[in-house]
Amino acid sequence: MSFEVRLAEIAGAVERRLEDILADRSVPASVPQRMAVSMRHAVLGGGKRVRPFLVIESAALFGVSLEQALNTAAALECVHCYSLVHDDLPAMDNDLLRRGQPTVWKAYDEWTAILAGDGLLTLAFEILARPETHLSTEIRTTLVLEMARASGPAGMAGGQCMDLEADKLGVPKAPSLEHIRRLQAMKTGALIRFGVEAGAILGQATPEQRASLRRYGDHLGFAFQIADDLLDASGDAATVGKATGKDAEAGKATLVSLMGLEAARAKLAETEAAAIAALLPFGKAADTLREAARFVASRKK
Ligand code: GRG
Repeated sequence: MSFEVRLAEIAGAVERRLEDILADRSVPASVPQRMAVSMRHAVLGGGKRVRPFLVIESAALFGVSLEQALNTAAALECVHCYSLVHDDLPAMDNDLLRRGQPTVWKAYDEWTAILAGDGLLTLAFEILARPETHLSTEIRTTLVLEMARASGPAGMAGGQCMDLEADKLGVPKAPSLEHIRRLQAMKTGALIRFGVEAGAILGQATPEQRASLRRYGDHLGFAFQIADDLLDASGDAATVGKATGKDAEAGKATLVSLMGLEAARAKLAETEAAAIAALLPFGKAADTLREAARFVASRKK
């Protein structure tokens, strides 16, 4: 099966699980309609579902079925979608377009978008804590702990804070490559790494296997961000599904602005190779994850 077919197959399964979770029938009657529809707008019908894919494929290395990994994958996608909804708000990135659709605040209003994000973030942890996510309470607790670390103040939320400090307050004045690298590892890398690690947790990997997958996830997250910066610098909005050229317009320091296009492209290739190398202990079984690294590095949207 080709990589694209597998990605589409998993995206379909994730969509159905998210649809089930967010369906009116599974939402207690006390959930206000506006909350339910704005959360659905944020989550359903779009997105590459790269993070869920990573959970499922990494879990598959250890013989965990798609069905058993789906709830964890859906929980992670809910956190990702919450971050997009909040990031698009006027107070943050002020975006009108996301996944080719109006952003949640544009389609509804700001307070609804804030609450839809809050709802998704908390729902994500509820999903992880549900007994059907895994029978073992220890595994569920570890998933909750690691997803909280990845999305919280020392992870994605902290990275977003560093990004906005630079953008809105000009702090630090001249960000170093090291600063950008740390910011991106927190803002984008942490959630991607968690996706890969979640598969290892579900699969009860050995500490060595888990460490290898964390390394893969680190490199993959970095590659993802460089590709994102390159798309912003040279992609077109219609293909990417959101506004491009925003970093340069805002005078934002990114890897591309600090290194230049050519050096950033070379760094991307080097990082992709490092991600693939981290999978060595898994042999051929990890071929799909190798392809994922190629996909992330060469993506057009
Ligand atoms: C609001 C706490 C908080 C965090 C926001 C994710 C994020 C942090 C900001 C998004 C800004 C951005 C464009 C980051 C670059 C990488 C990224 C996360 C891109 C979007 O993810 P994709 O490409 O999107 O996986 P889809 O739509 O395919 O799910």
